[in-house]
Amino acid sequence: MSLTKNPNVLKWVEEMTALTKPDKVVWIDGSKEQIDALKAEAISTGEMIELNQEKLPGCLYHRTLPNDVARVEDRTFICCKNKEDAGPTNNWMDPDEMKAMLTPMYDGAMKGRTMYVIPYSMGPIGSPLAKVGVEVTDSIYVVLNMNIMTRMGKQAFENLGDESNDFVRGLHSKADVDPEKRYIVQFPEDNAIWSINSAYGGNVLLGKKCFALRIASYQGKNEGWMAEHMLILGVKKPDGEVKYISAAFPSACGKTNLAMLIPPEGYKKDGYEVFTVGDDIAWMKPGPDGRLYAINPENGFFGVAPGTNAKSNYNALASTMKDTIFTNVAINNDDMTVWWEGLDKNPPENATEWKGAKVNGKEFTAVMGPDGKPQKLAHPNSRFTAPAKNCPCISPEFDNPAGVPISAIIFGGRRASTTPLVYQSFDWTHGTYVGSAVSSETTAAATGAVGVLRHDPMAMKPFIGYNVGDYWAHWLEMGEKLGDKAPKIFNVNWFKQDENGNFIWPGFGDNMRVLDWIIKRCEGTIDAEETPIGFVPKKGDINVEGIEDEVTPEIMDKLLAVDKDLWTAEIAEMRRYYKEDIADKGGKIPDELWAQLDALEARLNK
Ligand code: OXD
Ligand code: MN
Repeated sequence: MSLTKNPNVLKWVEEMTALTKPDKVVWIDGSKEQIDALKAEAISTGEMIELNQEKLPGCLYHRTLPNDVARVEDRTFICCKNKEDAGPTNNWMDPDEMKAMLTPMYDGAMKGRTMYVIPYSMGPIGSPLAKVGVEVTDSIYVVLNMNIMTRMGKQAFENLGDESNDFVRGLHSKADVDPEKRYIVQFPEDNAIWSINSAYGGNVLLGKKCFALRIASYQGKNEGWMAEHMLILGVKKPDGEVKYISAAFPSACGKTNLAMLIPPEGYKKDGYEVFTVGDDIAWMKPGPDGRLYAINPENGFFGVAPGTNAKSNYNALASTMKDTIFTNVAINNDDMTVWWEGLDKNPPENATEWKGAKVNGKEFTAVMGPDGKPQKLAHPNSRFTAPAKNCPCISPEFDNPAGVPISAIIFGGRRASTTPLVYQSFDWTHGTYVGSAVSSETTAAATGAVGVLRHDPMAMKPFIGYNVGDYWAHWLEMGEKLGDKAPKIFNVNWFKQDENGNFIWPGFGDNMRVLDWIIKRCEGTIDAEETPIGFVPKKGDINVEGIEDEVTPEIMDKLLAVDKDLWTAEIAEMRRYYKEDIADKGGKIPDELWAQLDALEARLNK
């Protein structure tokens, strides 16, 4: 039975039904009974595996095909009428041509299957920043993940109302999970997403990257707000005030870890606390007082499992202890719990590795794989889907429809050299330049080579739903609108290395020491060193109490150094990038950003 009278929804669902020809259509109301029945069905068919219900209550396991383990950027398209509007960072095809190509693939794709109609809200129900989506899918795995990642069910239709046409239409079919016919397609001008032949999270949970970033960034440009690939955290200071910070890092640079940071002992003793509002996506809009307010449109965490442990991210691990879906990690068959590289040093002997083979985990991980590295029990991009409310440090403001006021925006990436531990931009326009220059060594979250430096402006390269030049112009416009209420913009680099390739900053909880400096800069209570690239901490201003042995004054000098030669090379690379990768390929770079590059060079050569 349909859950809404909204004729726009009903008509679209009818069309999708006629196209995909499912045996049955089930509307997802989000009730516990319905979810429990779907879990039971998925367990009975083997699509999901039930884990130890005493140790991991409500937790399920899922394995995707080995060819379907990450987002597929080369098969992801922005289909808008004019090619120039998609710009140089996106694959493009004419929307009519794309639909003509995909329609035969969807035709009858759900024969013998059930189509689930999932209404969901991105953002707290009733928030002026929230938006509604409807996803149809032939995958129970998608329904169960959307139940964790969004506010799913009837409530979303109540929010949409009986008339509105303002909802994002998401069509997903796993079809034959054929990698040669896999497409993830956004139609920003139609508020629509079509995804086919994948069953992996980032490609099929259409509320996440497809809607909350690609479509939403386009909506934000037209409607005067921002959809960003950013975590949101709150730092409670000893005086009780909470300062909110959002931060953008390319995939798998430790965003979830920073979002859930546990302050070092000294800070805890002084009364500092960190609260998580979001770990991946921020929607930000000027509020009634002119400041920038952010909500997390999601309701859960789709986090990378490997490397997560009680020390690296206690709060993330705790979040996964109930009602969580694990994808492509290893199973410990002795007690039906889960394991991944970096959880502990004790791989289970009686294991099932992520592709499904039963192995002795200790022996298996001692053998080198084809890449010359030890074989892995869990896929490097294996994931947990955990409810946000499980997180011990979830912010009391998590559900606040008004969002939280942002004081600072942080950019960062993995850079072995050049970029100091932290610096502050001179102003919003310079900060926009800094964001445009974000680059990082690639990781396993997307398919492709690992360890190559790639530009990833604002950590949004795979997610900007329109021309990157227009996106930068939109950033500049937002800065003008916010004026002196704009958040301050910083850049951090947790990944600086010494000559031997060792990381020289401890990272994790100790990143609090950098947040501390950032907050003091926002409050205007600490001075800084003015350098050609921006404001850098003065000697002694990053608190190293408790880590003096590790971060000696010499190491701190290295961490904060601004090396003229390296920055000269950086500027040359940025000129090449702006010209060859963006401008020559149809990206309309705002003059202000070219001027920033000139000004940076002039300061460096002064
Ligand atoms: C993610 C990503 O899954 O950025 O969050 O790849
Ligand atoms: Mn992400």
